[in-house]
Amino acid sequence: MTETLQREAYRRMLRIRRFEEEGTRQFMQGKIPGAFHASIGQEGAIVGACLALRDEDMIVGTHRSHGHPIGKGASLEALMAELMAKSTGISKGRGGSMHLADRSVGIIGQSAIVGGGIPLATGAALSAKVRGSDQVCLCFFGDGAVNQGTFHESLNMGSLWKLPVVYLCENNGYAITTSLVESHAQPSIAKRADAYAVPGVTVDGQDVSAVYDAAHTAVVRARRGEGPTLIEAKTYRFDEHNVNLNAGMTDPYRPVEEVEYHKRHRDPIPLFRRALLELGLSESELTVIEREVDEAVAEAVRFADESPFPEPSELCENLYSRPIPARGKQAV
Ligand SMILES: Cc1ncc(C[n+]2csc(CCOP(=O)(O)OP(=O)(O)O)c2C)c(N)n1
Ligand SMILES: [Mg+2]
Repeated sequence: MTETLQREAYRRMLRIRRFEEEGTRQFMQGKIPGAFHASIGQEGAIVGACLALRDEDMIVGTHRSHGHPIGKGASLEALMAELMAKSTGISKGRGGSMHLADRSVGIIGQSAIVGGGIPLATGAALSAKVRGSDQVCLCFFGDGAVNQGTFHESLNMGSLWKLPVVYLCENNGYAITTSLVESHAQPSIAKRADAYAVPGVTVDGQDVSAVYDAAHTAVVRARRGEGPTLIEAKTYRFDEHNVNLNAGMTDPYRPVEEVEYHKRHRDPIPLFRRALLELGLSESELTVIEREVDEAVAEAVRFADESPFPEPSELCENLYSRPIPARGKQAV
C-alpha cells in the first residue's frame, strides 16, 4: 500500500466503526426500524478488499451491509438516512439496514438471502466480460454462505468461464450462533478453491494491508481474464449477530474469553494505527483523521434526523410494475 492508501484505509475503517457505533445508539433509541447487523471488528477485511478496486468496479454484499459501501468510499448521509427509513436514504428509505446498496460507488446489491449474492456477483462479472469492460466484481459473503448450493454453482461457473470476479469470504467463525467448527466438514474455506481449479488464499482479516495485498493480486488476475480467486479473510465480529439478539440470553454461544481476546488483541483499527505510527505517520495526523470521521458521522445523523419520512402516497412508487389490485379494489 502506498502512504496515501494507508491513510485512506485508516480513515475508511474508522468511518465504518464510528458509523456503526452511532447506528447502534440510534437503533437502541428506536430510530432505526428492523434489524441491525454491525460489522464492527471486520473493518480490516472489508476495507482491505475494497481498496484494491477501481471506482468503476462492482461489489455485491450481504445482510451485514453497512461496511461495504463505506469501504468503497460512499458518503455517510444517505446511508444513515436509509437506516432511519427516511426519503433521502440511498434507497429512498425502502431498503433499510440489510440493503445499503449505493450504486454511485458500484454496490449493485446487498441482501439478507444468505448465499444469494454469490450468483449475482458471478452474473455481474459475466456481464462485464460480455460487454468487453474491464470491470471486476468483488463478492462478499460470510462463512455461513459457503454451505449453500449457490456457492458451488457460482464458483464452478466463474472458474469455467474465467469471469472477472473475486470471491471474498468474511470468515468470522459463526453463522448467528452456529460455529464454523461444528458445521463445516472442511473448516478451511480457502481449501475449497481446489475443487473449482481457482487459487484459494487464507489471509488475516484483522490486517488491512495483508487483505489489500491478497485482494490486489486477485483483482489483477481477474482483470487479466484469468478468472476468479477465493479469498478467506479470517476475522471476528465483536458484537452480537444483530443488536439486541441476545438480550436475556444466559448461555452464550461464544466463550466470553474468546470475545474479550479479539476485542483486546485483534482489533484491526488499533493494530493498524500502531503500524502506521511505526511507519512514521504522526500522532497529530491520525488525530486529524479521527476528528474528521467523528464530524462526518455527526453530520450524517443530523442529515438523517432532519430528513422527512416518505409520504404514504408514495408507497407504490419506484416499483418495477404496477401492483396487482386486491379483488374488488382499485389499483393504487
Ligand atoms: C437462505 C437463508 N437462510 C437462512 C437465513 C437466516 N440467516 C440470517 S444471517 C444467517 C447467518 C449468516 O452467517 P454468515 O454467512 O457467516 O454471515 P455473518 O452473519 O457471520 O456475517 C442466517 C442463517 C437467511 N437469511 N437466508
Ligand atoms: Mg459468519
